[in-house]
Amino acid sequence: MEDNVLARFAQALASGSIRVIDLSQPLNAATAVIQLPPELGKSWPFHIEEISHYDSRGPAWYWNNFSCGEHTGTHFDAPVHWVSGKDYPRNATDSIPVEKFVAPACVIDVSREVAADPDFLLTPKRVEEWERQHGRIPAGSWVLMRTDWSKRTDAAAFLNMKEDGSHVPGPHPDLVPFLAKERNVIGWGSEGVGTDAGQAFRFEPPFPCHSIMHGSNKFGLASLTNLDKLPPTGAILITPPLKIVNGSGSPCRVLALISA
Ligand code: 23J
Ligand code: MN
Repeated sequence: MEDNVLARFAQALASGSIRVIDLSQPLNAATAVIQLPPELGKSWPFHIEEISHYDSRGPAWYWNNFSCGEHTGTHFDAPVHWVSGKDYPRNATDSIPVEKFVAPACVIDVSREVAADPDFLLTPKRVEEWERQHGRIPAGSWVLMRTDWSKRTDAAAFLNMKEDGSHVPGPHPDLVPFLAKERNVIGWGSEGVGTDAGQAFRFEPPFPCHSIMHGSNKFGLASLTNLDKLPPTGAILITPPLKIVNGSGSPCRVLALISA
């Protein structure tokens, strides 16, 4: 019996001692899409149309056409998405080195705080508290903010749009440079429709998770779910976006491997 690391990995998968968790939301016409002010360009919602279904249009096959924005549903944000990340080499969905699509994750559970305050912002102080319990966030890790926001299955409650904009939790503007520069993470993941908080258009800089993360050649994951099934440390994420040439992001089937 081979005892190289992948042979042991295969055996751990087969025996169930490694489990695979789906961190992706289903993609359909009801999938919530980010809403920006009306004067700005719009992302298409997910649309699907049958080509044939074992019928006169194709007697033995079923298939569909679909269309959507790159940033629809559970999705990956590439550095080229933001003007601050536009000049990095290999900064788009097709050119990011594939090694980057397999990386460990730290999961910070703030679901209790978010239940009391939908505008909750994760601060460096709160992350340092987490680190005292679970250890320092390793360089190259994802930081995933568990809010249980994905349990808002109704699109209106998920977007939580009010007169003054959307109210969704996210990273505090001070946390983003801390994670990008002092912890050198690979990226940030949220359960909300985007990686930034709903009110982040008011922050300085606006949309800090986009401007500073992508400005540091880091990635984003948005509309994640099942973060409540992950341990605080030890999960490995698999996050390859579609190989859209010069894509700014793409819907993504985000998987987590956990030790059972
Ligand atoms: C464009 C402008 C603002 C935002 C976004 C996109 C996203 O959240 C996204 O999905 O990248 S906040
Ligand atoms: Mn996005």
